[in-house]
Amino acid sequence: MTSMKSLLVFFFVGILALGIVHAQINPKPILYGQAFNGVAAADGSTVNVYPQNSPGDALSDTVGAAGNTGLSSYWKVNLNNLNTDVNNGDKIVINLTDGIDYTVKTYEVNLNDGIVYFSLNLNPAFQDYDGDGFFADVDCNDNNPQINTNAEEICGDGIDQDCSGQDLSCEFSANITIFVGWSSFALPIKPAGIDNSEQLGQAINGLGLDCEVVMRYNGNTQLWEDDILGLADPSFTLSGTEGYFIFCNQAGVFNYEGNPWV
Ligand SMILES: [Ca+2]
Ligand SMILES: [Ca+2]
Ligand SMILES: [Ca+2]
Repeated sequence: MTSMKSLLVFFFVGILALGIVHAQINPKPILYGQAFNGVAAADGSTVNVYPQNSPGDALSDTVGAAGNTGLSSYWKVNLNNLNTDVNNGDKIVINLTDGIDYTVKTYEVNLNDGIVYFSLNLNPAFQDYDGDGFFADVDCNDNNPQINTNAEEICGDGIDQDCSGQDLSCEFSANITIFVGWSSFALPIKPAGIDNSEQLGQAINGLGLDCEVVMRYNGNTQLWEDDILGLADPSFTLSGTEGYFIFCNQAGVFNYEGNPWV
């Protein structure tokens, strides 16, 4: 019995030691900083910190003398106190609110950071969290320096880079004129949602045209490549620099929208 007790004590001490070693191997950063509303200390407001993928696991502190630091305008949160095991690359959300105004910053975890300083400000005209030179009252994403009112807008990617209020639509369109028999054409833009010859043939036939085959001459292999609609031939990837041939039993125009070739 005594030896069983010793064994159990040994077992639990071992687990405790492993836990300590684990905590020492993976210490988490401590986030701290100052919080303002304009130029005034935001004492009494609340800082909430939580992993982006685990919002329920939140830590909070009160800014100023009543909080963790005891210092006016300062706050501090220790990520070691999270239940979630955060690792490099995880996103941490830092919220500041006084019950009326609200601001948010994200922090990407780097376990080598140790102690990290953040200045927060409830007044958007005093925020430039991503350091891109545009304050949050005009920067529509103040956690991303690639996004601001001076950024280059990329059409059709679902992201509003230049803060215009929406993504720029890729409103390019082109026509392929189709004759009875063989027609040749190039693709001045990449047809939206069409990646290969089979899809292109189906889209053209979807207009009600009766076409049978899309072909391309491959300069590298010196061979014709074809995709016979409906016969499950291997389709080839389209590009903006190749010429294509199509065989149709009636004439028409294939009008399509798309994006510039990249
Ligand atoms: Ca900014
Ligand atoms: Ca920005
Ligand atoms: Ca865009």
